[in-house]
Amino acid sequence: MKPADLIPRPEWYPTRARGGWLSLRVGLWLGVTFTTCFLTGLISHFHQHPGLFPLPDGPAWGYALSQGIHVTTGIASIPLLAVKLWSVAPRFWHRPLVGGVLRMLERGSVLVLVASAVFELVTGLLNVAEWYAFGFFFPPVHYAVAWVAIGAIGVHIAVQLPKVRALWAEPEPPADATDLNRRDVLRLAGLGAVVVAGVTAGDKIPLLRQVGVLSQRSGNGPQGLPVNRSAVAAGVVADPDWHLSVLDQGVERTFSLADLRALPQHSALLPIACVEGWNAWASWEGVPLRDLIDDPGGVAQVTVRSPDPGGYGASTVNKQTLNHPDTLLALRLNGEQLALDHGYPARLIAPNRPGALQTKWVTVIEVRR
Ligand SMILES: Nc1nc2c(c(=O)[nH]1)N[C@H]1C(S)=C(S)[C@@H](COP(=O)(O)O)O[C@H]1N2
Ligand SMILES: [Mo]
Repeated sequence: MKPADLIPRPEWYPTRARGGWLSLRVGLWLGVTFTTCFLTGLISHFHQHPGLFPLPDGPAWGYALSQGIHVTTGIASIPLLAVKLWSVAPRFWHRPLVGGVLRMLERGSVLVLVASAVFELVTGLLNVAEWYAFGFFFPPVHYAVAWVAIGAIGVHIAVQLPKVRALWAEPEPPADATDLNRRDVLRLAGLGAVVVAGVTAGDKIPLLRQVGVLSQRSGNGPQGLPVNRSAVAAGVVADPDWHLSVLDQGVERTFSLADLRALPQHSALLPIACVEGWNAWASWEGVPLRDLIDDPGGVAQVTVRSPDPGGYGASTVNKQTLNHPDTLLALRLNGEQLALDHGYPARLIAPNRPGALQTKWVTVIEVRR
């Protein structure tokens, strides 16, 4: 046997359920989930890179919705992509494997498409599972490869477009009781997408908590809210001498916790909406951020900092969000003093904002005019 004989051949895939009819339909569904995932991913990127594209400071649940859709459509894409690859598998082995410039370009673009799509789904899923098996910082790589994937999808659709009409009308293969039925495979793909979305949706939609058996973040942390990064992990301890510094044009003003408690308090019902897709609503009470700044009208942006050395130990608040009455330096959560894991003594909470930017354990507010 020659080594070349070990390379699969199209004839090795006898089932007639595979092929254009199924590939086209699963491909359409995949096109919808993947494009939705891409667009909501862009929204998340714009939130985390302010200045690229102006985003509104409301509704309060905006990011919870868009990021919930991002993670859900990504997860639903996994069974769809699996069935799509299953359906087109014989085509990868058409002979000659290599040859013809145009054909090689087309095969190359499909390879890029498959590799980038699998990469996005795998890294996204690992990130949601907080299993950082990859050795790189997730967001910029996931973002860059998303453009590769969406570009490759565009090329793929353009190349396949002339065939779509014929594939759509492709006649039913002759009945064979021993063979799979392509309609059943298509239904299975759809069912798979709905099921995986459903069992992971409990941390996004409270009504689905009962069926959301794989919704890892719907469990309660202290004060009824999951914890993303604990105080121990961040190296933060409760400090009896804690105080807040507001740095503004070279002038430092400090507030003790008692000072903050003595200021007029405002409460707001706002979600923590994590990039991992889960969200949890709570009633927050504290000092509107703008009340801590003299002449907030003249502020360009504010950076809040914590002693946490991690990547989410600080965040920037733009002018619009700063001036929103519900943008708080929160001291209380659901009627109690903040738990240390939720940012005691003070944390930022603001409407329509990724959880990653809701900085806990704030000690410094830096004002830029
Ligand atoms: N200082 C600090 N604040 C932080 C983080 C962090 O790592 N360090 N993680 C953020 C992320 S990613 C999320 S989702 C929220 C979660 O808030 P919670 O732990 O109170 O639910 O906190 C944010 N605030
Ligand atoms: Mo997060």
